[in-house]
Formats: sequence, C-alpha cells, structure tokens
Amino acid sequence: MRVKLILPALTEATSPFFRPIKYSLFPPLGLATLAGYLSDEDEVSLSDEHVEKLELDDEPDLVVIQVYITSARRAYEIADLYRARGAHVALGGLHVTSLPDEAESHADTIFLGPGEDTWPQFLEDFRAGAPAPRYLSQHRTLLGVPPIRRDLIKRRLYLVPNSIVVSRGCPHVCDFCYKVAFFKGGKQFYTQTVDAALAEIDRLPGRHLYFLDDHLFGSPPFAEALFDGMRGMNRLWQAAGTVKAVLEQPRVLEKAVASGLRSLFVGFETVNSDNLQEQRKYQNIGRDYSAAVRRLRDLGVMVNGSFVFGMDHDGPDVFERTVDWAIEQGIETATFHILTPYPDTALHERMAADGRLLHRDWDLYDTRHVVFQPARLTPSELAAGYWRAYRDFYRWGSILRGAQTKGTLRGRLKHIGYAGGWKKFEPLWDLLIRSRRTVQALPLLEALLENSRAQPQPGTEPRAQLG
Ligand code: B12
Ligand code: SF4
Repeated sequence: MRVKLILPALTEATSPFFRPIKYSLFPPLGLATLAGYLSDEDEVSLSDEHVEKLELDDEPDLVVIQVYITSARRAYEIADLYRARGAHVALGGLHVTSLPDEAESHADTIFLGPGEDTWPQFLEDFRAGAPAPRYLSQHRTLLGVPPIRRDLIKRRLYLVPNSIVVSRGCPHVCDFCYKVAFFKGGKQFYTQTVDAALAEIDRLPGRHLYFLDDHLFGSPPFAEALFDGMRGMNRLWQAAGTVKAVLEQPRVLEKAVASGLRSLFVGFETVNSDNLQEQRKYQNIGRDYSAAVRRLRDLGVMVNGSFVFGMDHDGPDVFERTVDWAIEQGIETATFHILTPYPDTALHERMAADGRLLHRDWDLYDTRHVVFQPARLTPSELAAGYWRAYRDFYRWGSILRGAQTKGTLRGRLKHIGYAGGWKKFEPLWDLLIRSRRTVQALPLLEALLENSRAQPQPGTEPRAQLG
C-alpha cells in the first residue's frame, strides 16, 4: 500500500520572500508516530510543507493529513485534490477534533482525539476493505506504542530535529487551551513508562533534545524517575513547564537540571492576576512569578516566558507592564500571543454566547490576529499593543537591560547571544532555511545552552526564600 503523510502549512510559513525560523524548528512528530503503525511492506512518505514544497502529482492509496486550525484551509484543499484522484483521505488532529462536521466533508475518514488507539484499528479495517467514516479515541494509553518512524524525518531541514513527547495532555484545565477539547471522552493526561521514554531518548543522535510535552512536570513521580534515568546521558534539553512546577517541585527541578535542562518555556500568560481567575488558570493564582524566574536563573536555566494579551481585565497599559516586567526579570526570550478562542474550548463558547466573535476565518486564528471583541481595549489597540510588545522586548536596548540582570559577564553575554539570536538574526535564519541546512545551526544552539555553572545536587532542600 502507498501511504502519504502530509503536514500542510499556513501561508506565512511557505512565503517565497521570508521564512521565519519558528516554522523550521520541529519535525512532524505526530505523523511520524502514526507511521510507526504501518507495515514494512507499505511504501511510506512523510512531507512537511513548512520546510519543503509538496509534490502533489502522485497517486497514493491512502493520504493522511494532520490538521491544525491555521492550516485547515490548506489541508482541505489537498484532501479534496487527492479524493478527486481516488485516494482514501484520512484527516485527524486538533482542528478535526474541534470541528468534525466541518472536516468530514473533505475526508473519507476522520479521527477525533489522539490516534494511538483509533489509528491501528482503522488500518486493520482499511486493509479489510471496511474503513469507518469516523473514529473516536477513547482508550488512552502510550503503552506498546511502536517506535516513531524518525527515519522518515528529513533532519537537515530542522533546527531541532530531536523533538520528543513522553506524555500526552496536561493535568490542568485552562479555559483558552486546546487540550480539554482534544482529550475529551478519555484521560486528559497520561505518560509513557519511564523505560520506554528513556529508550526513545537513547535512540536520538547528538546531545540536544526538546520535550514538546504540554507539561513535562505534570506527574512529579514520572518526571523525577525520568530525570534520574537521564543523568549521565550527557544531554542538553529544553521543555515547557508551569510556574507551579518551578516553585513547588524543587527536588524534581534540581534533578531536571542535573540531567541537562537548560531552558524552560514557562506559561506566565498574564501579569494581571484577575485574568487568571477568569481563564481558570488556577495553578498560577497567588504564585510569585519573580521567585520562579529567580529560581530558574539560580539553577542556570534560561526562561522563555509565554504571555497572552486581550483577557478581559487587560487595559491599554498591559503591554508595557508585561514587557517591563519580563525585561526586569532578565527573561531571555518571550513569546507573546493575542488571546484566541479556539473552537470547542470554554473560551470560545463564552465568546460566542456573548456575541463577541468577530469572524470565523480560521486562517486568522493564529494568535497574531484579533478575532474577538476585547473587553477593555479596541481590536486595533490590542493588535497594535501586541506588535509593540514584540518590538519593545526585542530591541537592543531591552536585550542589554535584560542582560544587566545577570551577575557575571558570561551570563550577560549568553543572554545577549540567546535573546538576540532569535529575533535579530532572522535574515540569517532565512538564508540557512533556503540553503536547506537549518540543522547546521544546532551546534550553536547547543553552545548557548551549555552551562558551566556548578550543578546542584539532587535531593537538596528547597531554598528558604521559596518556603
Ligand atoms: C511543535 C508545535 C508547533 C511547531 C511545529 C508543529 C509541528 N511540526 O507539528 C511550530 C512552532 C511550527 C508551531 C506553530 C504554530 N502552532 Co503549534 N504547537 C506545537 C506543539 C507544542 C507540539 C505539537 C506536537 O508535536 N505534539 C506531539 C504529537 C505526538 O502530537 P500531535 O501532533 O497532536 O499528533 C497526535 C494527534 O494529534 C493525532 N493526529 C494528528 N494528526 C492526525 C491525523 C490522523 C489521520 C490521525 C489518525 C491522528 C492524527 O495523532 C498523533 C499521535 O497521537 C503543540 C502543543 C501540543 N501539545 O500539541 C502546539 C500547537 C499545536 N500549536 C498551536 C498553534 C496555535 C500554533 C500556531 C498557529 C501559532 C503560534 N502562535 O505558534 C503556529 C502555526 C501552526 C501551523 N503550522 O499552522 C496550537 C494549535 C491549536 C489548534 N486548535 O490547532 C497548539 C495546540 C498549542 C496550543 N496549546 O495552543 N507549533
Ligand atoms: S497549563 Fe498549559 S497545557 Fe495545561 S491546560 Fe493550561 S494552558 Fe493548557
């Protein structure tokens, strides 16, 4: 059987003029995971439109497309094309799960939720000539998942070819997050076994890893055992975590650092605590954000702070306040988003019920456009403030100010190199992407992550200031 797996891209990622580095960071891990279930006799290809031009003149038997909200239009276009040519088209992923009725008119089969239970069932049905039109994931487990088909990934096209997930979902329930909708009807958070996770890590070449788990620290016993197992593997890694995990899992965090954690993406989301209540981001309420940043910095871990603008308590001053706070804390990189009510989230329902959605053009639901009526800002104030925040945070003056918060010359230089590297050298990234050698910058990333600080001993007590 000829199987073609496709990750379509949103228009911005395919521009002939300029390619932002963010679209050449990670390979299509979800599709490579699904490919693991195919048989050796199958002829399989995996195409990622973010990094390569799609060849659409072939005639596969089965076309598998992963659909995100911002690439839905493109995904449906490709799906329609292959269906017209007689291929069986299977659509799945986050957007299909949110809006199955929209997706099913472009597919022979759709999949709701994660694919580890439904996909092998479908393959069996398909080979038997009786595929169903819709599969709904209910049995959630990562036990017995076959090895990811990383051989299908064109490593040289990515800055971070070694992305990995060892869990699915998250134990929290924030109002704006995709995850409650995606995992409904079954477990909302589950992990691999530690042994399976360590075996997967072992299979990855080189030193650098990026854990794409929504919340790698979501199960402290799992995280602790994983980091114990990773000690001595000589890895450098990055991941995402919460303020709560940073402040309240001291032993786990120390073990993470000892096993190679060098930079953490932290969901601060808002510096306005009233917003946290509104978005049900309870795990951040009453927590000392500055203490979290200090703690990470003391352990030599760089911070990528994530912030969302446009929540109902945000007024015109929110942009400057957020940027100032982030610079004062010495946060190395920041990711700003405009609040976006993804379909099938509690936030979307609330906005729709209040008549606040401006449109349903999914192309623009990319966290860079305003798609709803904000409460204390106009849509144009919100959009302008968002872009200003990026400009203000990444101007050289701000980068140098942020660097001043570091105690040593080495720390300051590292801050400048890392913060400047992302936004100030986009044209160089663009060149590298075009020459199809993005991975060649990986040693530079590793060098910046390399940390000469004395490592803390696992098991040391939490610092007094946190008590
Ligand atoms: C890595 C990542 C990126 C990377 C690369 C994406 C990639 N190569 O896949 C980059 C940086 C490019 C990126 C960009 C964006 N991202 Co992004 N990203 C992620 C992240 C952190 C991890 C994705 C991942 O690899 N997961 C692990 C794999 C194993 O899971 P999976 O991909 O979901 O695949 C499984 C299932 O979905 C399912 N499945 C998927 N497809 C199919 C198809 C079939 C047929 C079947 C059976 C099953 C199936 O089976 C797979 C195995 O279980 C997610 C958060 C998350 N946890 O998913 C956000 C996330 C997907 N991104 C999101 C967004 C909003 C964006 C951006 C629009 C905005 C932004 N400001 O960054 C852009 C544009 C995306 C686009 N191209 O259209 C949202 C998506 C919301 C939505 N409803 O679609 C997420 C969920 C983040 C969030 N919490 O809001 N992203
Ligand atoms: S903590 Fe992050 S991943 Fe978990 S529900 Fe909230 S926003 Fe989603």
